[in-house]
Amino acid sequence: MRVFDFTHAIAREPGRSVVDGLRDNPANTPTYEGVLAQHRAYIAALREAGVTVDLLPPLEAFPDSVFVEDPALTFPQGAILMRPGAPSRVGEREDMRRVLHRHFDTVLELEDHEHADGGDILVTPHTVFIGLSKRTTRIGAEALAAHLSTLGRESRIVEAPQGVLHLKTASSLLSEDTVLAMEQMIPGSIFAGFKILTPPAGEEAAANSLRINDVIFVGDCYPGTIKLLEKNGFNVRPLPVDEVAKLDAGFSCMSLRW
Ligand code: CIR
Repeated sequence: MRVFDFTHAIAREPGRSVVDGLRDNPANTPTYEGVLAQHRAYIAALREAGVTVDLLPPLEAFPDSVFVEDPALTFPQGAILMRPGAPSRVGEREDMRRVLHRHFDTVLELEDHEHADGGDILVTPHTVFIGLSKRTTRIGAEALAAHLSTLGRESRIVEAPQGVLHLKTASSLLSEDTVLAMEQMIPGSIFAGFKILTPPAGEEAAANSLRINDVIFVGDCYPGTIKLLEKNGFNVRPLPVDEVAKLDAGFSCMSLRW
């Protein structure tokens, strides 16, 4: 199953408050103009790849709301309203609920104490990996697994690696049987059965790439990874991401796709 064939996406323009977004290193402050420009390039690339994008207006009250991947999960069969693990992000659910009901007949929801971020969910052809992290709790992961089963998806709860925000900070799906993953994910890998490519030293953050139909979005600041993917026959679309990365974010987090 090609789980990276998409016709639709939801994205949200960054607000000016994006400069106050959560980040591990408080000194890493992006500019609004920088994030906006990189977001626009990303939306243009999604559209060029054949995806119809519902571009939502900014939510100034929620600095991280441009990262629409975290409060929801979308599949052709239906959507799941997640419950982000960061207290400042839980309120993003309200507007997202309304948006999901506009696009889907079936919308399942995580309850009060069930925390999970979309960034911890890696969809592969046979398994949806749910990463336990600072944002995704076991209770949240188990509730999510039950919802995924309702939507016909098998899932597996795994540990996201230490030191990264989300499971998908450290890994992404390149094809039905290939992943791009940080070196630290390889020992005792959850990806047994997959071919694993590893970004070269110094380009670890390139592991958050994004396959959209026949192209792979990769940061234009990662020449070694671009070369590696091209050598392996992938059609790479380099895009600017350094301002967005200051907020511990990458390509997958800026859209919901189905
Ligand atoms: C946060 O800490 O929630 C945001 N600054 C970054 C979210 C990145 N989300 C993602 O990769 N799915």
